[in-house]
Amino acid sequence: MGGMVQTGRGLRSIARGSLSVFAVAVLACQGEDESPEQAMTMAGVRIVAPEGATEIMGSNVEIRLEVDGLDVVPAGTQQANSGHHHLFVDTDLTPVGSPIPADQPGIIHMGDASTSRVLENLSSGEHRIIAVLGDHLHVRLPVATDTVTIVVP
Ligand SMILES: [Cu+2]
Repeated sequence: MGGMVQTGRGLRSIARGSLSVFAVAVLACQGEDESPEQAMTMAGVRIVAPEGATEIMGSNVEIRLEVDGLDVVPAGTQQANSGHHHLFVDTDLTPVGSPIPADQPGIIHMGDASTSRVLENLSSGEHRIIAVLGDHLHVRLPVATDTVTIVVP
């Protein structure tokens, strides 16, 4: 049964990913003199697991992330169109262009360029997780974020 659920999720994730790539391709074809800045705003992060608004098993959950239009590199690596992941757990977003706080509870820097993270010992109830990309200096990038709400039993 667990295998069935995994397969279903995988297929849905692939479908979502294909749709996003298609949407980006369509948008990219609309303007021939599109600036790099505009292209940059279509890039961003997607939470591919877990599915939103569903009750998870237990108090731990693995958040899996994918990006469009950027490379995921370790913090401190200065490279065009790149950044690293951050997770905001029940915490409001840092504005675009501002440094993402380093030692605030509820903000996780994934400075090792990882693309998944297990959140442990979540309290019972609803939790909002926002995925956010930051640059080599942990400044929030002007790209799409993604939010998922999970329910811990
Ligand atoms: Cu960071």
